[in-house]
Amino acid sequence: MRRTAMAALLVLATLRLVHAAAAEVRFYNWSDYLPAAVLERFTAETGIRVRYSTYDSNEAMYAKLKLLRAQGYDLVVPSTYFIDRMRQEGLLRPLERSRLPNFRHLDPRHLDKPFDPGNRYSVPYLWGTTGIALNTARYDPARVSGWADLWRPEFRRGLLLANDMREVFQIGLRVLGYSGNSTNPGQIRQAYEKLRMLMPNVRVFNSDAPQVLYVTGEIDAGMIWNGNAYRTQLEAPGFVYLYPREGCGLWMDNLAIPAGAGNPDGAHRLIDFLLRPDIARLIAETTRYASPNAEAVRQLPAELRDNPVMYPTDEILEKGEYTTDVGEAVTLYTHYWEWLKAGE
Ligand code: SPD
Repeated sequence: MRRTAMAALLVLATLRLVHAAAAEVRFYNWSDYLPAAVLERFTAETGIRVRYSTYDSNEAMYAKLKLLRAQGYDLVVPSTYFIDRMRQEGLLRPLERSRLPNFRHLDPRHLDKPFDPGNRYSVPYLWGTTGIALNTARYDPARVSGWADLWRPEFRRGLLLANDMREVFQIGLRVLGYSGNSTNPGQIRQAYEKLRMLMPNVRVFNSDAPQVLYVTGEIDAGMIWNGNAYRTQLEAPGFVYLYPREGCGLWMDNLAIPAGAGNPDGAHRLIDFLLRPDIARLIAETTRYASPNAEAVRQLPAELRDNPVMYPTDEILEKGEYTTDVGEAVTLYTHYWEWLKAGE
């Protein structure tokens, strides 16, 4: 009798645990990339809690997922080139499109790309550019038109670079006239040598909240993602965002479900919620990054939609280059990146 009661209690406790897990989505996103109000609304509307944590680079997110064998999180936001790599390595779970009715709001121009044909594994979240931030109170913008200018002596110990291996190497490669996605060992080596010469001008690597350093006046020039640039300008109007003459970096970050996610149902519900035009609009308005959601863009105030920092012109886009997966060459990049950051 006592044994039966114990067994019943155990079953009850297990059911409670299963229920609690199903009522929670573990969302691992880039830092400073989602207003808290969005998750509060999601929980209020669905009863599903969100355990939210953040990362500052694709590499950090990828390393953690590898370590956890694609478990531990229900939703992640890799950039294009990491979606490609992660889906090929079996780290992502195919999406169930029938559970994403709001997918229809996405602009077809951002869909069905080579990194994920047919969007089987990913849904675009936000996209943007990487350019140069410059405090015009300190530097003359007429003298800075490209990445190559960052090597000049007046920037000594003054620059901020993103803590982003591929983006930093893209600068070195583009300045040398190569593709930012080179897989040629000689070119990658030359980019490393070139970047070594830039290091005396670099004060800090930061991808978490670079605008804080710009706004507080600690940093007057450097690399920046356009949403951060826009928000810097709101608080420090002396800053300009420049599209380098060599071409800016282009990127897109995408919602995806890890292969070992414990709550794929909750993850699908959260993805669909984030695709709702009013929510996608709120995200774009707060982060000042471009939304791939056509309906949300239609709803944006013209002041944002027509702002070239947030939505670059076609000419800028044509000169820019999206980061793509470089396959095995990533080992070489990683090797030189470690040397660079160690000052070797
Ligand atoms: N604050 C998060 C901004 C994310 C920008 N996209 C990342 C691109 C990585 N190359």
